[in-house]
Amino acid sequence: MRQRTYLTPTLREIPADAEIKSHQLMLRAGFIRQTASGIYSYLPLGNRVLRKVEEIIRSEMDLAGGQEVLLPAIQPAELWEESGRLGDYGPELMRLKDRHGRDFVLGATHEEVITTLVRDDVQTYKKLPINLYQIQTKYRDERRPRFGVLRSREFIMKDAYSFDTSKEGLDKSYQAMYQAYQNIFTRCQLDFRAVEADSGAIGGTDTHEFMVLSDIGEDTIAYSDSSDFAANVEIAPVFAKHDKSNETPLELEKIDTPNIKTINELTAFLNIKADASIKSLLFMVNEEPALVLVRGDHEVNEIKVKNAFNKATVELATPEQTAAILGCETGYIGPIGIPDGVIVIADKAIESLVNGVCGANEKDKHLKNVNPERDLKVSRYEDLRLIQEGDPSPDGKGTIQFAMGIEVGHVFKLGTKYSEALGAKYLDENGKSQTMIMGCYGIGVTRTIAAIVEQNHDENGIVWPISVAPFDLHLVTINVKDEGQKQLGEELYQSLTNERYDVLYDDRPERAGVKFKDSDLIGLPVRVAIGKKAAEGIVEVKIRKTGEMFEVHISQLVDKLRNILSELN
Ligand code: 9G3
Repeated sequence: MRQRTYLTPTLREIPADAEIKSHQLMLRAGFIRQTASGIYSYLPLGNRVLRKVEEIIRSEMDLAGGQEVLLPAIQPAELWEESGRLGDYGPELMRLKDRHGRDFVLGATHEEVITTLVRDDVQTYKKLPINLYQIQTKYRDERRPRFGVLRSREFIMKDAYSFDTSKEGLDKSYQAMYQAYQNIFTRCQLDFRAVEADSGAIGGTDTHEFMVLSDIGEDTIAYSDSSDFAANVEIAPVFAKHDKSNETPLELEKIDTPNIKTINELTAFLNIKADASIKSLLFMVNEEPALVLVRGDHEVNEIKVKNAFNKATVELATPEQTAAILGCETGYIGPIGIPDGVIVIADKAIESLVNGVCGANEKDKHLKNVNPERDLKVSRYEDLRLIQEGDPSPDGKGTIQFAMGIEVGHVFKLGTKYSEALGAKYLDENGKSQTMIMGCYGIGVTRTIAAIVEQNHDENGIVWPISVAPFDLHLVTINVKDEGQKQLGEELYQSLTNERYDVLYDDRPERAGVKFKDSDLIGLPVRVAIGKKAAEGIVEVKIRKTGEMFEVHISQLVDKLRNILSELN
């Protein structure tokens, strides 16, 4: 492609509202432009990367037995009424009416569409299992779109849906997708981890998120420093052991703690360690009060609390509810002397506490020498806390570290949640009607591109991995007014294109400095510069990733490029 006519509008300045590197660089290098908040146009360079990533995804999905379809972005609202989800999503689900006033939604995801399609066209076990996927635009009206295409309101997703006749079948489909995702993100040359995750609202059991390690990631990953254990911190199980201290249990005693409300104030005031205190949080579980206890040096994990009450509606009590039920403000609540209707569940670490401190359910008062066995009515001890750095890894190997991650993929075992609701059934070998068992599998395609840039850039611009680069080579004629250079440039453009390289040819009448800055910004893997030594048939080859430069005679150029590019793969 000749840059003289190619739309590659690079920017010198960093756009003001672009906070992260990938957003800044994709704008400055002319890959995207914002059309509206959270809505982007992909310019030719950005579009070529998009196509390359999609090609990697498509090839792995096809290898894994996926059948590519294309589903409508505009979906009849009735489908979401039938699945019972229309009410689950507020303004994030974009809605519209057609000319007849009928209600539609813009596709945020496609469980309803694909399940009704399979329901109507697959009725026998002979056609199962089946895995259907699409690569398509999704719409989610994020309240705060940010970070460019990392969190946009319109984005491209690969979403796949598997339909099986048994749980074992689903496990196989899930494993095939899990492996395909490993291949896809490896081929995108990303540093990623597959982490155990929480299935959230859409239900189902097993689920994994594919996280690209990055400090600007919004998710925290808990991983072991000496095994491949990794989990979203939201659900990471805690297996820390707490042996009981051999202190003598003392008599319970109420103490004055004027205006002492937080754990930090309490530990400073009483000169005790946080692990000797009890943090009490009042939750409303289906409107019933439940007091949750964790040790003062731990944080309650609300997802685990929800799971402890098998996903009932669990909300932290308001200050008003707390005052009404426990008779004081949150800073002084505790598990002793509470109304019978309030059940108490505690994190496992509480069980081995000796002579602890907790709120006295009275303003400016706490209780000390609390010994759970003697003084508390804990209905069950559960794993209720957030895992922390330094905790032992749940698999018993090594210690937990934290890292931030960008979620680029998410795979779910859905079970019959949608096939039940929408009646996707099949006749089994005995002619008996059975409900299909589903899995669903998503990749954020446009988000993956931003994640690749986050992991592949330097102070001069993007450094594209060869597998997803918009072009293989950047051919730059430094002075197009010099006949010799111009001539050699044309020749090399032809010969390298004939060698089946994708070549971006900078034939613009710009100064050398501008050309080199743009070339580093756009970040193609290899640059071939034609300059003063053109007359001797010598060109300068530069590897973008390492900065290495070589002077090469054009007779050696193709061989040199071949082994450089094979090195970069
Ligand atoms: C909505 C809106 C936002 C949503 C959803 C629905 C997330 C929604 C979960 C999924 C699950 C899987 C298939 C591909 C992989 C992910 N945000 N989810 O269902 F209406 Cl506005 O999308 N779907």
